[in-house]
Amino acid sequence: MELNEITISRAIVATQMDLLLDYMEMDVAVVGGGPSGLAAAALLGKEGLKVGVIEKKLSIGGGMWGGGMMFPRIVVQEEAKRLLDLFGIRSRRYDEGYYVASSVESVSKLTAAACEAGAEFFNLTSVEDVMIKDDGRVSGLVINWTAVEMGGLHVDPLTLGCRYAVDATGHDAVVARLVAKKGKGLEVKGEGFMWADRAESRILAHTREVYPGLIVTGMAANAVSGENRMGPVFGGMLLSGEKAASIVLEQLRG
Ligand code: 48H
Repeated sequence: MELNEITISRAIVATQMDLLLDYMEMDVAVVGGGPSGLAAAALLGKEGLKVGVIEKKLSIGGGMWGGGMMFPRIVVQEEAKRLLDLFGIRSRRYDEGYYVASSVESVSKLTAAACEAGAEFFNLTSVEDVMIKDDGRVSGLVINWTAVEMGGLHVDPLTLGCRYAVDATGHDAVVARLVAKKGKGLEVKGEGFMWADRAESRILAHTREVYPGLIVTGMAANAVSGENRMGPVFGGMLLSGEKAASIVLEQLRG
């Protein structure tokens, strides 16, 4: 068979256009493909929801790839070990209650779990605004190619509709900040100093619906609430993603 370049190009454009058109309306839009977003996407997808992950970078995985100061290892505490096991991430016990895993394996397996659960990925795509109408809920995300943002080009965005949006954008809590900036009664306090135990023990309380239709998870949850940071311990990110998924499920299914 002789390969035809035009067929290859058509295959890519046609299938991705179909997918994008289908995802103009989705159940849950997860913004950010770091550990908390991936965990939430995998668990929501597994429940049969239509989930799209919007990631501004080329690669999925956020800050997890880098481990601690580029040593490609992450630490997970006892409370979250069951999630490493659930996603098939191998780990070894380092000390009582401390498990160590490869950051590369962790990102890969979380990403694979989200894919297998049916979540779709829209990478190289940045969320630059949200849609809020008279019902006072976040009902859509305003997106653009990251390259447009990087190039400083004046190109109008498109909008994707969603029943719930999950802000998993990490330290910057981008989606929550967009809502806060427009005076919608949401305050983003910004993250505090390094204090791993406190940050990890409070992250679940901070993982919540901060505005109708908008749930914050992972580092974004701590940043919104002015909570401490935790360094390269990732149990809280996985647990927070799990909690975000359970909040959405509870709201959608009662
Ligand atoms: C689309 C966007 C946009 C946008 C950003 O930073 P992340 O890994 O987020 P979490 O919260 O899942 O994990 C945090 C963890 O990696 C970490 O940094 C920790 C534990 N730090 C502790 C410490 O003390 O430093 O991923 C966020 C993702 C990234 O991939 C971004 O590219 C993406 O969100 N993102 N995607 N539209 N506007 N902004």
